[in-house]
Amino acid sequence: MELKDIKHKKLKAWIKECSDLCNPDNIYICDGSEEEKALLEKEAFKTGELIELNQKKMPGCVYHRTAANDVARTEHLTFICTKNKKEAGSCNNWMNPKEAYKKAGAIFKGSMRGRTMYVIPFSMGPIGSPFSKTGIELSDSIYVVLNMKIMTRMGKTVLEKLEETNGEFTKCLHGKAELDISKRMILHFPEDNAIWSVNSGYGGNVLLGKKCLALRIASYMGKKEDWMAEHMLIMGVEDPSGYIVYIAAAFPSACGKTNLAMLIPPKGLKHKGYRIWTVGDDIAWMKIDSDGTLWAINPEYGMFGVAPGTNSKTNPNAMATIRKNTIFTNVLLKKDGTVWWEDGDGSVPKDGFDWMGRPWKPGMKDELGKIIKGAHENSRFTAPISQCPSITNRLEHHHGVPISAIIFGGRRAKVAPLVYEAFSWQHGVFVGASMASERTFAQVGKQGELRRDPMAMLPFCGYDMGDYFKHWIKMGRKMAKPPKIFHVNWFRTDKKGDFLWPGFGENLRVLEWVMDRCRYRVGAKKTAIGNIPKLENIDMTELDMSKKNLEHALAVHKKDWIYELKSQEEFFKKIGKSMPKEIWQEHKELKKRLGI
Ligand code: OXD
Ligand code: MN
Repeated sequence: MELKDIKHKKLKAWIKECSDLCNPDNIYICDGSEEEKALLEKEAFKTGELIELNQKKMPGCVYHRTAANDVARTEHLTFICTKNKKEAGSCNNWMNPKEAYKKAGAIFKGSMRGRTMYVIPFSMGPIGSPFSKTGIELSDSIYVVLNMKIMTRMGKTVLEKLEETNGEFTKCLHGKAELDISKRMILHFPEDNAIWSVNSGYGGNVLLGKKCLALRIASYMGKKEDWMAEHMLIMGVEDPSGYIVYIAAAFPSACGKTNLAMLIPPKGLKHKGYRIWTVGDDIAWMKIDSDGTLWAINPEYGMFGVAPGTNSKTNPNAMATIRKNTIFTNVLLKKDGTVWWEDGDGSVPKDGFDWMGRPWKPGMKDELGKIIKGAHENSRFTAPISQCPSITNRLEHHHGVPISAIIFGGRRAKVAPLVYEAFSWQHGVFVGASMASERTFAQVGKQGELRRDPMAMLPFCGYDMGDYFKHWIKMGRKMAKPPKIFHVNWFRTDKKGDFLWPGFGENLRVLEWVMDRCRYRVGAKKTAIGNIPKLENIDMTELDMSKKNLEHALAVHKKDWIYELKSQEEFFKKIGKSMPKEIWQEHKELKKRLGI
């Protein structure tokens, strides 16, 4: 297919406009076929953009390295460009759209000379579902095309549907340019339904369907169209009778979101016959259906997961998912054409090539005496979610799944108990708004320092955070039966600093209580912060943990909460005038309940 064959007038004109700006040698319209994938891979092997991995051991797998300065999302170079600065709010970087188009336009100008511009039609959500949104990404990167083929429904069928309905689409323009960090810009134009990303090749900055469209632009659309775009996993927990409770859960990074989405029931609960169904591991789009309850889809089609720390113990389902047809980015390349990463499976290889392509041996140190890691800390795998052994059979359902519970979580050594339930939707919104996590080694900054990250959306909300909370409150009021809201903390420690709760598959014991609460099958103990389980309602079968420790994990300590409330208040004040009165009210009431 060529540009002249495109029947959608607006689309054709926009591609022409971008091509006039970027000046590519060729325009190629992707059809999403396997033949196309093979051709593109072949070309990328020739230029070195991709390396073919050992096809006997890892069929369909390829390897990619990003530039050394381009290994993670760059929040400080990410902007929301609305006419009115207030719309973007105090938590986002803002740029005037005119200025943004001008600045980035100058960088895009002629930047694709000698390159091909790929036209990537993609659908976030099942093609044609009332939830779904169409995007067209123009990019000069084969790596982007191949990732988008995994992460989204991509190709001819999407384009045909768009033309048939003469539908709207998000205009996504990406250019590698010179991969110059000083000229890197990730720009969102919610009022124009457009995204421009230039001078990066890192997934989170360039797979524009993911964080840029499915969260930043979609959250803005959701506010206007009465739905929600959230940074949440979706999972179903099936009990032995076959009844499935669906849960959506938001966690900041490094809290085990992908692990939870596909957990394997622990040994002690095996006899109960639970099964876990993975719907999504990162993003949920949620809508109120005609039955007055909240339904959700995973708009994505693949997983873009962090490799280090993923192994057969922490996440056996993820390991099974990435055995074939996977793109590995910035991990260690072994001499036999397979890959490895720190805290992965298998023994430490005796040599290989690190994520920068340098010969590597374990124990090597840099000039500062720091151990050189084989894989970058944020190295990734991109794999089709359909390959996950626990994948739901509802991935293509146009109505998604009904959500019974929403869980918020963070990494807190103290303060937050293992689990508590909010008293109401509004109280739950307050719980989400005050979400926070302590920094780990995975993030830059002081270890242990608290970072507030409401609903895990701080870097991803496409508009003002106070207005976002208002939207949550409004959505709750529209629902006949809103999901129950919970907060969990798998990371509470004892006096010695050891984790009280074993985490991983054992988390199902907590989910069991959550499910039982949703089905009104179990009571709870009321505390100032919310309802917590009675000790006897957490099934501890075959778990090597004392009742005393469970008690510690569930305790609510007033002195910790005094400090917590102060810190919440400081954060809410930073959001400013748009902060809804209902959240302040909940804050006040919590204070009262604690007797402060
Ligand atoms: C991600 C993230 O990559 O949240 O999913 O950063
Ligand atoms: Mn994420």
